[in-house]
Amino acid sequence: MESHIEKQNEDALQKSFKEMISTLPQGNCWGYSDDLCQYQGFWFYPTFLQGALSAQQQFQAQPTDIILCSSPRTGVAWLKSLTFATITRTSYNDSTTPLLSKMPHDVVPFMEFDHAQFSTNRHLGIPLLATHLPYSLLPRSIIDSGCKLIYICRDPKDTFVSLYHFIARYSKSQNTQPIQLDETFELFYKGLSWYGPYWDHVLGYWKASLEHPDKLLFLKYEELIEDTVLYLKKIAEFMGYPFSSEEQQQGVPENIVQLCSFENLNGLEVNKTGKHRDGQGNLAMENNIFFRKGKVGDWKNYLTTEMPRRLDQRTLQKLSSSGLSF
Ligand code: PAP
Repeated sequence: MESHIEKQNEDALQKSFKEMISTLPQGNCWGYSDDLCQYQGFWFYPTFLQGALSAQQQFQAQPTDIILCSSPRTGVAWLKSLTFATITRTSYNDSTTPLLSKMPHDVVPFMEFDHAQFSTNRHLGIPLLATHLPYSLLPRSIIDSGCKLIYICRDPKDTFVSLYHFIARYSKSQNTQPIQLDETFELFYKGLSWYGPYWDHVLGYWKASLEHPDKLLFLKYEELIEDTVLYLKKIAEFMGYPFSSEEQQQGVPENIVQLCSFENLNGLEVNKTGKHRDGQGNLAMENNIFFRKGKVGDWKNYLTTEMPRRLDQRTLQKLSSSGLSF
């Protein structure tokens, strides 16, 4: 149990984080309750940055941990469900898996907030943890421990459209003024988005994956959609939970893919009517806000001619000579 002195030290630490955050440059909030703030080249909502700073100081990674990393809206809920179902496949079956009663974000804790929950999951033998932090801001212990990282990214156009809808739906649920797509487009384009600039986030992990391919698996949402079974097998192998030939003959990877498909998860009662982070102030959200279409190329329905051209140009320029493309 936390002692009185530990509690006082923790309070003082959190106060010092808040004070430091209040001095940072601020940027447009995209209709969320707090403005974004800029820290070491990236934009954060203050609560998330505070959680990140705590994690940097306190999180102790183990070599067996598997950290799921992503920029917001690039498919991490899907990746969480696939990895969770893979790792727990001998503990649960199709009718007992927690994925039927909890949304994916509630089975894999989030590093910026859920330290306690992560310890519990570790005791249960589930080594998964997720973060939106850029590679350069990961807690030192993650790099030093040699644990494994899986990064998922997505075409910037679909990422932007998904992010825009997410914040617009959240504003609607709070009865606040919805943001305009063209206004947020300019912000995203300039790099002023949640955990942005988006391209810098992607590039940080891309370069690290080239340097440490055995420790960092770099995935694209589009590839995962294209051949989910193939990529699930790669993910399982990378995590150290490969499917045996017997499991492959029995169709275990295919079953997991089916369980975690957008259609299946989106249709579950918990994801239609449940609530994520209930009782945690402005972090609380309807689960259904997290699920939208789950398609590649939906940007075509929202971006006018100039927008995709400009975004593609920006992507080319930012990723030039990196060897990465979308
Ligand atoms: P988060 O940052 O809010 O956690 P994240 O899960 O990374 O979001 O990405 C959300 C996107 O993944 C949404 O895309 P869309 O807005 O273009 O539809 C969401 O619909 C999609 N998604 C969620 N679950 C799945 C799934 N099981 N399969 C494919 N896509 C999914």
